[in-house]
Amino acid sequence: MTTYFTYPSAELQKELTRIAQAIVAPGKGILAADESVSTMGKRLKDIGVENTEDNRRAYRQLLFTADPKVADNISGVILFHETLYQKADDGTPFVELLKKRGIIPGIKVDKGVVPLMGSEDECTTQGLDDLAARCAQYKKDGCDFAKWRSVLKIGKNTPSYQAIQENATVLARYASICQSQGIVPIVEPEVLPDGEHDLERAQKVTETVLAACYKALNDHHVFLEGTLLKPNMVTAGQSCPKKNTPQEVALATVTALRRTVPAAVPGITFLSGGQSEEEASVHLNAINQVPLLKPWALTFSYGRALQASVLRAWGGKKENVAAGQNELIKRAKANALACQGKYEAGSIPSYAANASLFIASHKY
Ligand code: 5MM
Repeated sequence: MTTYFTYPSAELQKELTRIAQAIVAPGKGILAADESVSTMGKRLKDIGVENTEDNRRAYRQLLFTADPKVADNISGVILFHETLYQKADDGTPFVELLKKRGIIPGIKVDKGVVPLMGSEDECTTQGLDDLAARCAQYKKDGCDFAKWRSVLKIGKNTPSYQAIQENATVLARYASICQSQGIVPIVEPEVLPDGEHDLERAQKVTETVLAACYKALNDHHVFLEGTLLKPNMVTAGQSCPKKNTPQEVALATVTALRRTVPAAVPGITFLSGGQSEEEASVHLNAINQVPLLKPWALTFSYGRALQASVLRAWGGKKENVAAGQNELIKRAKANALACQGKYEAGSIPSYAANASLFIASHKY
């Protein structure tokens, strides 16, 4: 077996490292606003708003014109292709609005999930074919990082070897293509929370999936210092009768990460995975308080857990834009405290703080 390969040039390594470290700077995390058209449609339907291009634009404008102090807590925003090329009412491109605030634009580059034939309803993620060209264009258009989500399911016989290996390889190939174009890849192997399984099983599956991912990333010569990981927290299945404390969730999560994620990775930016806004903040806080060596920044890259209150406070009405922005600022602050282990449960109340955001089999 040959082990010959070359690392990226010193200049590219420096650029990738700089971006990755800026995203996980202390007290900062990511707003995942990369809902595809159909997912955004579901969010808008929940608040009685029609899923038109202009309503999607109006909502993203609300997010990106919030008080610039939001940038104290949000380092990067993940965009959907359509949003990257949209503009505010005054003609300013969204990407410029973000950059002016010191927020790094990122882009979702996967093209959604497709079934794996012969599996028990498992899937892989598509979008590799033209990825290098798309990344080159996105870099020119202002994006410094990207996201690709793979989905793994816990069942009696799943995740299967087929699904684990396939998704690990695809994530590694995606990461290597992004880096070749100067884009920091966020590697997101999400183990879904659906099921009756307990915390121990969720931990073991997460460890197995992450171990496969890092083997594949190594096989593909991915420069780890220029990557970020976006994993699920380790929680028992949504239908598990036993409820765990935030401390139990935190210890299981940190243990799984310590066993599988190399110290060269600068940061881990968790997805919220259907937890309520408050749960996602409390769990992140407990994770940062685990008294074990944690060689990476541990922060957030939340979609639902940063936006549920915003959407409800806004309700599609112009007169509620400021109220929606205020909710974003509050959740961003709560999570910024949590990623430093300084969040006090319940101290930042918000519109939908305790509402469940769970969506069964959250594929796409
Ligand atoms: C924001 O939602 C993202 C895009 O979803 P679709 O492609 O399904 O439209 C999603 O990938 C998200 O970034 C991650 O799942 C994390 O979001 P949550 O809501 O779990 O924090």
